[in-house]
Amino acid sequence: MAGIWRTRRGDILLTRPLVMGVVNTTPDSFSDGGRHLSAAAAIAHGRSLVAAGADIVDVGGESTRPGAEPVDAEEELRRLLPVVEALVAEGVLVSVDTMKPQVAAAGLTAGAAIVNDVGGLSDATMRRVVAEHGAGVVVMHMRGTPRTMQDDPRYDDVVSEIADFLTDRCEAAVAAGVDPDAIVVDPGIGFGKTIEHNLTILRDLRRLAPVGRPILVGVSRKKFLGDLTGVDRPEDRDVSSAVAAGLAVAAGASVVRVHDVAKSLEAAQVAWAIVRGDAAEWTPLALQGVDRR
Ligand code: HH2
Repeated sequence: MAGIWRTRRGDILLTRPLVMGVVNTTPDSFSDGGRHLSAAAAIAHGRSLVAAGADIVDVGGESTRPGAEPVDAEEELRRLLPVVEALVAEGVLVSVDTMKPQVAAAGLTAGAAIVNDVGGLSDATMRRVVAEHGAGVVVMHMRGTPRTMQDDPRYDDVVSEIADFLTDRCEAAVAAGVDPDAIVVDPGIGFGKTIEHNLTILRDLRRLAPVGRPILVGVSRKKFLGDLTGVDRPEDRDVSSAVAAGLAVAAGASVVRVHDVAKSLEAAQVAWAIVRGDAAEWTPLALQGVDRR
């Protein structure tokens, strides 16, 4: 692993994998919906993720689970902005999980470093917002929309189709003025994919290397893990989530997005030590360069 991730708050040196912890301020997220509805509860949860070792806290105000109803930008902002502001004020590196340019812009103005766009920068205004703010960005692959994505998804070669999609979206982003080093790509586990697609992507993650950007993987608590293990409740899937996160790291992921930071961090540390072939210490997150706030 090498390289950097250029964000609005400085360059992250990718000398080891990063752990991104999830805070959903939604009533309907699939694993933690309704748990952190008040800003105070969400902020406290964000703090606990940082205490557990999260490098980045990803704050979301709209569920993207299959079949989820969209919410408008005002409601999304009402949910997430106070949480972003409070965590930023405590020095936390924050990403905003949104598909809406208005929400991304407000989150960045409030001090967020990164936009996590499960819409894959399909929106030209979103590309411009990311470029203008000098934000880091996660460009994720999704087939359709959350409402439709699990309606019989089909691919001839799922990994190469995702690689082509991500390459196109990176080119569009750079054409809009986004710094190539600001981009991290994500195959979008569970977003318009069957269980076999998800397993193939995770097994063949290295085939995304030609896209030329670091890879983020989000497997945490997802349905395919429950399908494999018979564990019904998403919040009971943290062991399988940690195993899958560790394997993603071993397969080349630079960032893992997780709900239970402590378990997945341990898995990532062990996987990373095995892959590297040494037991060097897990270095603290290193930020370099200009703060673009
Ligand atoms: N998965 C979810 C949400 N955002 N972002 C990226 N980049 N990659 C992912 O795999 C990803 C994501 C779904 O998880 P969660 O946020 O827990 O659920 P919900 O969308 O229901 O809020």
